[in-house]
Amino acid sequence: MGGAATQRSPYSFLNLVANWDERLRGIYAIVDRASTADPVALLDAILAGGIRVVQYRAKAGVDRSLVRALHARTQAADAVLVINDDFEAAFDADGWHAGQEDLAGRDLGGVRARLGERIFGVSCGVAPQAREAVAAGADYVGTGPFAGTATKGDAGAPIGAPGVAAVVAAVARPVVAIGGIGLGNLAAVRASGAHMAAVISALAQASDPQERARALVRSWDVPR
Ligand code: TZP
Ligand code: MG
Repeated sequence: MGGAATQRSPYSFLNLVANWDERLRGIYAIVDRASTADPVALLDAILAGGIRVVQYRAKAGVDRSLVRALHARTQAADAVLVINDDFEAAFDADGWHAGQEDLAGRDLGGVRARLGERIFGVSCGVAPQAREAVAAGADYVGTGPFAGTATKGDAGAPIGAPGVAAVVAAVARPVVAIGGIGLGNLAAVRASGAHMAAVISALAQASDPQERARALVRSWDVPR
């Protein structure tokens, strides 16, 4: 997995106890409230299609009762659910995904301690941020955009496979690549060394999300 230069976090024992590494693999589906009319229906379809890592993202605000409904479904499917942005809502799911702006001014040791065995994921643009996040106890790191995306207006310029590979080399935790990922470039994402590929529109805009989920999962799992 990651580079030998990585410092082990004082919190990494939590990861070993919870053993998230094994589960943080493959297609990482983001159910984005703004990209789908019916998050529950989309979740059901993608779980039926074989996806086992899910993030719920609701930039206009997270509805905790909806989170609990989503979590019941991911638990029944033996999938993990992390919540973007809203730290308190993470306690109704399996963990929290934070951007750099969500971490500003927070005591990261306190965040890690409060999450306990829950997952702590952090978006990192570049390798030094990723090292810092892992040293603070992050269980996985997100990086991108891998390619051009219309889903996030301020995503910045694509970093491509070399940018993802630099983050993978910097940390000994799973890395999820994000941005403009679909069936057409999934093999390139895999070849970059990323452990997971995050997708929003590739699922939300599919006419048959279950079938698209299955195709993404199969394509990721092709022996290489
Ligand atoms: N962060 C970086 S790019 C992006 C986010 C949330 C959007 C990814 O969406 P899509 O539709 O899979 O390109
Ligand atoms: Mg955020």
